[in-house]
Amino acid sequence: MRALLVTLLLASLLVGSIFQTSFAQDSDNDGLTDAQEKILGTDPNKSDTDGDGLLDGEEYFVSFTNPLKADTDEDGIADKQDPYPRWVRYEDLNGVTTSVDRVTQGAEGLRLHQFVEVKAGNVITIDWHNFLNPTFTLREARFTISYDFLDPNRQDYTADGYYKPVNGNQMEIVLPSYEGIFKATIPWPGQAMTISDWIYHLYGKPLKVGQVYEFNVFYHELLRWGEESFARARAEVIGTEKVPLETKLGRREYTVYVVRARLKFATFKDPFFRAFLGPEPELVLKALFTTGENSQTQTLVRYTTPFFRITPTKSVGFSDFSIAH
Ligand SMILES: [Ca+2]
Ligand SMILES: [Ca+2]
Ligand SMILES: [Ca+2]
Ligand SMILES: [Ca+2]
Repeated sequence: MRALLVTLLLASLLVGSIFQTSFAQDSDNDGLTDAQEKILGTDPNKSDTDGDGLLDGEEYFVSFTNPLKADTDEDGIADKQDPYPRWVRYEDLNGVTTSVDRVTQGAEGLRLHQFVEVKAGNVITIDWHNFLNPTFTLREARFTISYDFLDPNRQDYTADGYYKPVNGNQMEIVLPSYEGIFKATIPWPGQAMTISDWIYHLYGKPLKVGQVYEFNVFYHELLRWGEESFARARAEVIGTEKVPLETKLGRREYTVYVVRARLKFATFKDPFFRAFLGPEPELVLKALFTTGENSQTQTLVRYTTPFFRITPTKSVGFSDFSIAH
């Protein structure tokens, strides 16, 4: 009887240790267990699989870079040295829109490349390059818009457009659409970003609770309607909170800075927008950045962007993007 008990005890210890080996052991001490490394394809016996100076676990959980690629965003600067090392895919929680965002530092300055795909029956893709000042304000934008219509009677469409601030106080706009090309020169208030990029104005800045940022945003579609296309934005870091994030390694909780931005527009002339947004139109947006240890590791994990749908019906909606990790 005693022998049997000892055997059982030994067996249970053995099972326990096997359990521990497969689920909790981190052989190379890089912050990822051996089992997690198997899922990600990293080397369980090498703490820095791609040799870029960042540990595998640090890349996956903290800097959101690829632990299998020394230069995640392929800009020629290795992850550890790169102030903007990652490209990130965001998914709209409504399941309609995806966006792949990359920030790179090149000879011409900062560039934000966003590739947005909207699948709402029809497929609209927007391949967008923003050239930015060091403060992340717009220097110039070039973009290609493609419409792939489901309706066989409607011609698909691809064309290029641009925004170009000139002389510091004017901006040239060429905006193609299947209805024709819209061209305009409008007053440029400076310190401005496009409405879908508002969040990037905060991107390179070390955030702190209580900090306030004021800038301008504009939305080109409003121009065609004869509305004032600029809004005054006031973004404030209102606190921190914990948010869950779905990752390949399961759900993980992150401490994030919560940013709330208010976009204040001039009163709309159009009756729909006036009725929808009131006499003092204001939109409230939200963004979450990981707190990180320094500005390099603050990652945008979730943000809201408004859109004014012009066709086929007027509406105002929001895209709520979450990082796909
Ligand atoms: Ca490991
Ligand atoms: Ca490893
Ligand atoms: Ca690495
Ligand atoms: Ca890089």
